[in-house]
Amino acid sequence: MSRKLSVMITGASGEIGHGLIARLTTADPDRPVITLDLNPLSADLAPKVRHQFGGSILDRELLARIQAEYEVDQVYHLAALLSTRSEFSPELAHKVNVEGTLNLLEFAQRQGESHGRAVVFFYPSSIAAYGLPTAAAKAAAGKVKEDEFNQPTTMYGANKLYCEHLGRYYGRHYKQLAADPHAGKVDFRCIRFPGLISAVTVPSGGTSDYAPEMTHAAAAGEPYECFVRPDTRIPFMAMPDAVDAIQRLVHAPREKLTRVVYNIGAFAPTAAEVERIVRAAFPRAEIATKVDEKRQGIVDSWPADVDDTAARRDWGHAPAYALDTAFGEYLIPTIRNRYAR
Ligand code: AKB
Repeated sequence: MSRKLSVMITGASGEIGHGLIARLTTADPDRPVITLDLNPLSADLAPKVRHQFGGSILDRELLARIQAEYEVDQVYHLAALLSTRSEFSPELAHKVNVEGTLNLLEFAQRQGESHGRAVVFFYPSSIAAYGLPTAAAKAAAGKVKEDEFNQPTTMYGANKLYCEHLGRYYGRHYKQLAADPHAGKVDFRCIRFPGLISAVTVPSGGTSDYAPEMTHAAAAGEPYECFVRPDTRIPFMAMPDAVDAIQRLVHAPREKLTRVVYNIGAFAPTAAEVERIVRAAFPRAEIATKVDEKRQGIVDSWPADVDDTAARRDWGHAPAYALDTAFGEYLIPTIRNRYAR
């Protein structure tokens, strides 16, 4: 039992959680971090957190127990079913991605009401919240702004877009007809992430996975079949920049934030460009292309790049890695090390 203000991370054993736990516990080792995930944390991360709750974000009794045991003033709600997996189980995706988020927003609201200060609620949305109708529209759109093309074609994208609105509702309008004001207890902040590439974890169940999968397979000496056409282009970002962006947004003064949801970008290569860089680093890589037309359709509905002017202006989004340095200075050396062991 700890009444010290704590940080709570759901989906902590996933890709973003991995980098985030390391960053949070290094920056402030005295601040308790608690996690909620179906899967246990890896052995290197487990000692860094105060308590790992093993279970589901759909388990309201478990959330009530955490509520009773901890005072939480920051929630990073990372748990989700990604886009490809969600298309195979849309109802389950809705449960996890929407009902799970609702449970966590309620949890944050109760926490805020109980300790009397707003709970910062970080929510990772995605470029999947966009839906570009045709290849011509995608080419013509260039860098899309947050409020354009909000017509996702996937269950996951629809879930993300709706949860952005749910968060805005909890942050600004919660129980607006009640006699006592209830809003303002959840300080909802959201980033729409591009595809993320981490050197230490491999994603699963996403549709932007071709770039990280290709890179990790080449390093591991395994053949890889890329499921999108070589000319396919969407934005990507190196994981350390994603974690850095989360921290910048979470710590930004509230009065500086002109939006609830922010795009962030870094680089936007085609699949062929990623393959060229990977082959240059791993000349024996066996990479073939075998287009999966259905997954291709999903990636084609996502923008070629995003306009992140608001994030740069409001809270100083400034990715350290461009395409060449992301691979040359971060991904390739770290991945080499990982598979050399
Ligand atoms: C996915 O492919 O589902 C995710 C995403 C782009 O949000 N990586």
